[in-house]
Amino acid sequence: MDKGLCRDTNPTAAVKMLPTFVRSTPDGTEQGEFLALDLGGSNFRVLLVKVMAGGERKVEMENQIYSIPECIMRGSGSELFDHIVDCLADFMEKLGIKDKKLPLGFTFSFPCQQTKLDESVLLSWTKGFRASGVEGKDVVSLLRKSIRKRGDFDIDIVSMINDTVGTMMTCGYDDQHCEIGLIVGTGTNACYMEQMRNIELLDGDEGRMCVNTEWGAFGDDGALEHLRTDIDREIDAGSLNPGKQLFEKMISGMYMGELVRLILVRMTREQLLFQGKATPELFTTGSFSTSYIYTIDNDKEEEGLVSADKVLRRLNLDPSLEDCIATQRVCQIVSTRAAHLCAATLVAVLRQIRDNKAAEKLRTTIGVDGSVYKNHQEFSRRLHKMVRRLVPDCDVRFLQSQCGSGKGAAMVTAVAYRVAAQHAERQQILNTLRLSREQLLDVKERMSEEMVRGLSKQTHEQSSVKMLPTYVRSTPDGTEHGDFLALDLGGSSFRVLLVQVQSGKRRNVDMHHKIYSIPQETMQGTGEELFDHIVYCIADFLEYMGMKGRSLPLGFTFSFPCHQSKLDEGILLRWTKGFKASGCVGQDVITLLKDAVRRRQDFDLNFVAVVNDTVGTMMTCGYEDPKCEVGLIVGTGTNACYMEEMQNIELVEGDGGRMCVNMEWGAFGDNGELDDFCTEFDHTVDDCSSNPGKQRYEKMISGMYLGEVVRNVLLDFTAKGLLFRGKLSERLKTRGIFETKFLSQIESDRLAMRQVRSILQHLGLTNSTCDDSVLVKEVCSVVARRAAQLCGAGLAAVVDRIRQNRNLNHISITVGVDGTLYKTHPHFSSIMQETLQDLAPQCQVTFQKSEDGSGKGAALITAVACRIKSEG
Ligand code: 0WK
Ligand code: 0WK
Ligand code: BGC
Ligand code: BGC
Repeated sequence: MDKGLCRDTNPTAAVKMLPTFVRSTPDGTEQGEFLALDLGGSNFRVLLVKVMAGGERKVEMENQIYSIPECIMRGSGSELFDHIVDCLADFMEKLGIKDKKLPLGFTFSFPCQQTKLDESVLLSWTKGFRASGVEGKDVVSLLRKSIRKRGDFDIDIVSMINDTVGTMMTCGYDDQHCEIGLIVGTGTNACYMEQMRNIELLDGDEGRMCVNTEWGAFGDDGALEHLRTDIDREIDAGSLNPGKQLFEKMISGMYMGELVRLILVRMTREQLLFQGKATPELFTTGSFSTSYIYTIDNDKEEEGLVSADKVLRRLNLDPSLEDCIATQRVCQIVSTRAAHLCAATLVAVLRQIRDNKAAEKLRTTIGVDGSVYKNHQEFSRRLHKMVRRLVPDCDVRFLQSQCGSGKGAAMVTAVAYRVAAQHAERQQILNTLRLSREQLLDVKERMSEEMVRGLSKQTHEQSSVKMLPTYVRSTPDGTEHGDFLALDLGGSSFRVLLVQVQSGKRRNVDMHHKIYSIPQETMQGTGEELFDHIVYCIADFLEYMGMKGRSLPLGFTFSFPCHQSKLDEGILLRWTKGFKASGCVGQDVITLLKDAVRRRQDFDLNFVAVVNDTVGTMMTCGYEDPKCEVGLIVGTGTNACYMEEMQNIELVEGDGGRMCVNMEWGAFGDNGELDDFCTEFDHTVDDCSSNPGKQRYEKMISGMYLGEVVRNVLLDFTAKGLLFRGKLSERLKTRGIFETKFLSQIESDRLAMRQVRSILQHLGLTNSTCDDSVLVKEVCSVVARRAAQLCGAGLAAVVDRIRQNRNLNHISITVGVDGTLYKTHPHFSSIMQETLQDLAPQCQVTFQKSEDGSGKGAALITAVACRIKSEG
């Protein structure tokens, strides 16, 4: 099995482990009428299967058995498929459905290499079939060709499956634990649900797919030579396909009777039976039918002996009681070997599934069909017994298929239809979250327009992107030095830092910091409580650092939109990111802080600067890379700043040089600039937020909201029955329960499926399927991709503006970036950079992740301000 699953060894593996493209099992919503063909067993059947969903959930079937004459089985391929189509036409005629173009599922019980559900190339015939011109061909095309040739009806061939797969699906309809299909009939084979990550022949790691083992060929590479007897070799030599299907020839119904006959012949020759007198019948290949074994080898030995006598007399032998007992013994041995060999290989499959699930105790069901299993009680009894002996720790149930694999083929077709319909419906919804290049270019253009409106005195008030002057005009020149205190408020954590700046040769920055939490009730209480809490943390830090007595220059990273008229003043325009402390909006936050320090009367500070976290980040990275002229945050919130030409900043006097502008791009779209990109999910997130109608761009990009966008998509999918089988969990209805960090985890590494599963369990979705996990991951990646692209489009507007400001054809620039989402999401940064490169090709942009946070930047800005002040 491992050799067959592995891309490198598959070509030489005996057991081919063929992918079937059957990935989902029925979920009870399937419905409709389906045709099915069942070829390859002892009978050829044509079926009409009616599937009803919901409360009515049931399956009705009509079928007709047709024979496949040996001359057709061994004639030309076109004769065979023409015969099949004639039977189909006859069946449809009888049911008066010839004018309907019904979907069809084709059970074709031979080894086929599938490339998709309705495309399958026959590798080699087995079980006495040998029609020419079929091996190496796509049997679905051959069937379509014969239908076209006949030309009096049309059908939609949706799926082609192996009978093991059909059997698994037939039984899976009644037992959701059924994940293995077993056939012991004319031939033998098994299939099971394998983890995609183990199927190396296919791309994709997510979920499971049914694999057709084609274990009948086990041993074709010599692996069973130590078990095969001369009789086995004789059977093989006399078969239609010597050297092939060696395992099948030791087990299945096509050969079991022959095995017994050859043993009886051998014993007769050695005078051990029938006083050495054989008959022409005994020497005739195939004269000892496998069905004889069913009656001879049964649990009522007496009855079996009577039957043995009858069978041997039919071969014109004159058996004694001993002869009958010996014949019965031979039947028992041949059948027992077959059952035990089958058990051994079945256990290999069970162990594979148990290991895949890392399950202590595996609970599973095996769907079984085939004349040997069904008609030979002793065989199935021995099989069950040996399986339970070999894997006592597994709870294995055998479910005999009552309706044949035709029902399963119809189920696969019905599921394919449902999956296709659901996929189309999901993609239609997800497409509203997918942005085209044209749309992204639009976003860039509109952002550029809003930037100009924000900078212009005339339109600033109306503009959604406020382009706030920061009074940060210069970057460190290396002469700064001293100890500075910095506060960093507004991200996912509040930090107090001591930043020690050294200049000259020993130019360096040392930092000590402590992280404090801001409880929700403080974020949303009164301004006084909030600033008292901030001052309490400062006091604790100064205590901890033993610096209570010192009045250090302070730089305050305050990551909210503030109107500044100077470096040490910041009038809060509005709260964002869940903050709502009263009495702050419209106030100078430095004053609020000073008041709190005064209220505490415990230490004093020298308030020098209030900066936005984007500005702090730009400065922090600028300390290492002078080309860093843009600051970007993609964290709880999102925002950007950059160095703008003074002559363009109409709110501030003066034209010389540059000043850093805090764009507050989170509010882009608040004037409707993004309405044609907003989906119903974005509207729901905005309506339920603490600031409806505000920060629209931020609500499509940042960490505080992406999880909510995903949760709303999942709710919508579930409500439409497109996910979790339509079963909603109470927990998933809880706002904020699908944290954005889950997106990063879910898209993180190869083990995504297990992580998705555990996250879904955490969300109360304990019965989610692999498919559900795959879909959740797809929703996460679509939402995250849109966020990254929107961010890239915004940034393209910024860097292209800087290039145009400087009349350059080409510019190379660095963006300092920080924020949990940017730093932890596995694909966000690369998608954003791709989009940026595509939309601003004349800008070569380097991204520098800020390792020290914006507190360092705030301290550097403070240091520069102190230097400039000291230079007077
Ligand atoms: C009945 C299934 C058919 C399968 C057959 C195998 O409907 O698809 O091929 O069982 O058993 P057999 O007829 O070869 O004994
Ligand atoms: C770390 C910076 C801080 C900024 C934060 C944003 O030091 O100023 O606010 O990144 O990321 P978040 O913590 O919101 O993910
Ligand atoms: C075929 C399999 C089939 C099995 C049972 C084997 O000979 O190769 O595809 O599943 O018989 O019918
Ligand atoms: C704030 C910005 C801040 C950004 C990133 C937004 O909500 O309005 O000031 O830069 O979040 O933290």
